[in-house]
Amino acid sequence: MATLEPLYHWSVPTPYPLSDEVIADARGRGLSARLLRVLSRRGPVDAAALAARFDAPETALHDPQLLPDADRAVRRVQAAVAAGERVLVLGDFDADGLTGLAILVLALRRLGLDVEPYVPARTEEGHGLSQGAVERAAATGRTLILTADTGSTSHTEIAAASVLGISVIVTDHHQLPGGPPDAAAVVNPHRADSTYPDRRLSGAGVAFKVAQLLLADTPDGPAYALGLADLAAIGSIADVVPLEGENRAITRIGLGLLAAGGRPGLAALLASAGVSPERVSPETISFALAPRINALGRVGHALDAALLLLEDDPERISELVARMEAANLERRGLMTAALTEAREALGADDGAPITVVAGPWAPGVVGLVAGRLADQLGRPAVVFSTNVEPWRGSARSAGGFDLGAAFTANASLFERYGGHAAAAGCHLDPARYAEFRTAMLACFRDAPVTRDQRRTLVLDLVTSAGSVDHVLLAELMPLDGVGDEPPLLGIAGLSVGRVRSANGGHTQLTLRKGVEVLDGICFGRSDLTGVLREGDVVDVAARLTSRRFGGMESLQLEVRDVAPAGHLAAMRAAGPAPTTDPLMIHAPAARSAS
Ligand SMILES: [Mn+2]
Repeated sequence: MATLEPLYHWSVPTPYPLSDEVIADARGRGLSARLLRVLSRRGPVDAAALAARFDAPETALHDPQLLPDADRAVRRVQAAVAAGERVLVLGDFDADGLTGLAILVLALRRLGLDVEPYVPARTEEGHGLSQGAVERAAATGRTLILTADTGSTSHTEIAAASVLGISVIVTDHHQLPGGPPDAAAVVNPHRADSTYPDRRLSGAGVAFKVAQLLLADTPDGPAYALGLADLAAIGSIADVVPLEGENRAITRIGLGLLAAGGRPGLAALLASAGVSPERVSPETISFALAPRINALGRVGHALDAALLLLEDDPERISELVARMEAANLERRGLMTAALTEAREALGADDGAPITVVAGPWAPGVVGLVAGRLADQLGRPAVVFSTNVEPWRGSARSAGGFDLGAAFTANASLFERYGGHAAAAGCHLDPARYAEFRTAMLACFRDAPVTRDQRRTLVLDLVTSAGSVDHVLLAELMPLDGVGDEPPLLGIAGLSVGRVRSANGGHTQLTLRKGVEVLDGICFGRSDLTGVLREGDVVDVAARLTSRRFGGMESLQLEVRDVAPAGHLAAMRAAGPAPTTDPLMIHAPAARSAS
């Protein structure tokens, strides 16, 4: 029998200091000392941070008038309403772009405009305002185009539209390296001249603010705009913007709408993904909802996903959901096949400190394959699709290697590239593949040596087994489902009872604290069946939840990792670990790509 070793590197961040005022404020809100400790490990805690989490979320939304080009956007749309112009809304083909598109379409239709949604094809048209969209608008007599989550660098296409008498309003959250394009309005909080109080909005978040702006002075418009926050929340979570500040407020409002049943297309999609409304959280959205919305952008027609978000007719909805489920299965099948082929191409273990592999795989899945390879092999992975020229490469890091820096250092090799420390992408001329491989290996050799190839699991609270009870669950409840990850606990000194493997590669176990028994479930951890024995005393990294069964409520631990007893005590003795690891995660994606 193999010996028990934690799969992840466990880390307990040093808490930020708390002032007496903040402690009093927290006490006044009925927050416990343990909850406050969790918060202080996640970031600085001041009055504003407490308000953003626990006050009514509407109070944390900023005035949309502060958006750059707010006046120009309003005036152009009002002119379109007055003249009865027809409009086209283009959204990027990922979940952020598609939810942003749906928000703009709904807001403009609310103003009485005739609006056609348009999503460019990933492989033929790519990101940005496409020439195809401009031609479509011209052919159908549409004289105004709005973009969602894209368009900030589409100088050429905006000029081409202008020649045809079509105005463009860009709404976007991407950087503008060439300055804002010459459009009717460029609503992007990243503009150099932007004075908007929070730049961290997603593309759908910007669209949501534009909807608030456009509907501000219409009957019941403000309430209607707030009702679009479910879409903005999905876009924000899918785009992995920090759920702080205004993003947190949008997410809290949106999750509330989803939990209350919400828009028919989203309710149907949640049901089809097996997520009940009360289980809606940032986690279920990122593991169940976003991959399904993204799937159509990868292997089908992303416009179907946008239409689902806009649809009210139950029959049409079930048709679109079925199409989305088929695309999701196809995406998973393509991903699994590509992963198997990539592993075969690499051999049992090619020994290189960074994985570089190319094959005839769909461009839409190479990023997912790179992520899986990085996880499985514990080192950075770059995967190329050779289906299109130039080859499309997607890279995911592991072990703290800075991919963005490595790509920037080799910028001359690429036709296009972009990215950050943890993930990057590029277009590469196949003739330069060997050169790229050599260059990446050289970068890795020159990179500072990383201490631990395992991914980091961040613990919010370390506690003894005896303190795990309903009181603790109730104290931590305020962090559940408001745009926060539920706390991950390090629990010391549980005794292993029954261990058995469950369907789907999971492990079920019972854990004893004294005479009491806790149920445990370890998603995606079939490996634990082979290493845990009845009577073992262990430390676990787990989330505390409750489960209702036959009218009884019982505590359950969602176990992420298991270590031999004494692991947490040894960590404490070794002192605080550095917490600047760019790959730091609050919980592993054990159920990702579902
Ligand atoms: Mn985006």
